[in-house]
Amino acid sequence: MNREKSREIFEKGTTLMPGGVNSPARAFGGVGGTPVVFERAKGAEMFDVDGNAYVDFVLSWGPMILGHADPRVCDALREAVAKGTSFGAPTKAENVLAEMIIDSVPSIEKVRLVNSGTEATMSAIRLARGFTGRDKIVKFIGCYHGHVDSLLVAAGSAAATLAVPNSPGVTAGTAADTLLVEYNDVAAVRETFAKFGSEIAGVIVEPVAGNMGCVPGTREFLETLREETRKSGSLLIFDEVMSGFRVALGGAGEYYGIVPDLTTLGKIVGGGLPVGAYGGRADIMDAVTPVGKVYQAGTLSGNPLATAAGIATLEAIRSDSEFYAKIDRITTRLADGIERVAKDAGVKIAVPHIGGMATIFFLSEQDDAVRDWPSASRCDKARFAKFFWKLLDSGVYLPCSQFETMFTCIAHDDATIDRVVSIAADALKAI
Ligand code: KE4
Repeated sequence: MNREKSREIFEKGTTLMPGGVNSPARAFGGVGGTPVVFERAKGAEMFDVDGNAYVDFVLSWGPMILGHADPRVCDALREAVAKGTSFGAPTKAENVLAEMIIDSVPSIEKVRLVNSGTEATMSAIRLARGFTGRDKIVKFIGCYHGHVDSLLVAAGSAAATLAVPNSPGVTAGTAADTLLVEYNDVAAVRETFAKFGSEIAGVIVEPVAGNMGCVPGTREFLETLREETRKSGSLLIFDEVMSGFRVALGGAGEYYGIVPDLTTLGKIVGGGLPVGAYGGRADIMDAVTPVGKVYQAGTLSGNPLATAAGIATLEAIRSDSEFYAKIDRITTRLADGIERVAKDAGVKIAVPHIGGMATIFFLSEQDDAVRDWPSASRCDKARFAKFFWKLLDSGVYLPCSQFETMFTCIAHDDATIDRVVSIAADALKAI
């Protein structure tokens, strides 16, 4: 495939922006080579500046569950933009989107709109600390919650519970109140609460992890988190920035039937415009300014364009009672197809999937599945990279890392999925 214009534009970008990108996830660090520069997208396809077409399974890292340039979202944006782009004052659209979120997500009685998933998780953590008067936060190895200082941490020396910074610029003091625990490890959760329970303000978890690849939380793990947080008086925060409106209308909370104290949202809730949100029990949310004293603010929060795109997206989803059955069917067709052709090619992979989330893991010899970060980190990253480039050169755009989740949308039709599986079959034989 000729991608000369991509190369030229990207090279220029590297002289203007760090790494030529505005987010490192796009830099192809996990697969090597030059990122593709895109010009436009429609439905399940994206088109690069050299005129190449790709079936898209990145979908802007999750938001585009309706597919790109959905006419309902575009019409809503055209109508909104004609009325002005930002007021910095209350608008009715914020009530509409807030009410749709509250009606959709069982755990949310009140919600605050912000501008990104990171803002949502950062605010939820501050709220948990402010509401409980405690300092410690538990997070899980392999989970990512945005570039929040206190969550940019790695397992420390002391039995992998006391965290240390894993990014320059994060102070030891900031990391000191973060406890790191192995994902899906029930015993480690119980041990951590036995040791630190009275000091823990909150636990933040991706109930379906998507940032080590797609690794669903086990029911026992999530139920233990709910039980231990309730017992210790700390708050359970479901980070559903990725899984929200993707695994079910009410997210993983609905899927598992577990009600956290707070839920963070992003991506789909903005329909591709910058929206994040955090919400939960009304008594907790009323601790946020201006009602309570936990400070949080934002110039463009609840912005008229972002709320218009979010409302149009959620309206489209909620208008189709079969929406998530369709998404699950698309993802299952893809996962089953890829597993079938990998078996035929004698390549050891697993394709865990839930709702519109999936990952093609190139398993190590010792693993038969990916259940946590250790098993994810043993996967064959080099082989994934070869697979990635074979598919890219055949017009299929996967997330550029073994440790990312691929996403499906309602515009991925059967013929497209079957064509992708056939392309994967050829690629798996060649790598
Ligand atoms: P944003 O600040 O990127 O909107 O959201 C941060 C975030 C929070 N929580 C979860 C579970 C997330 O997955 C994310 C962001 N996800 C990444 C994809 N792994 C976004 C891609 C990027 O950083 O460019």
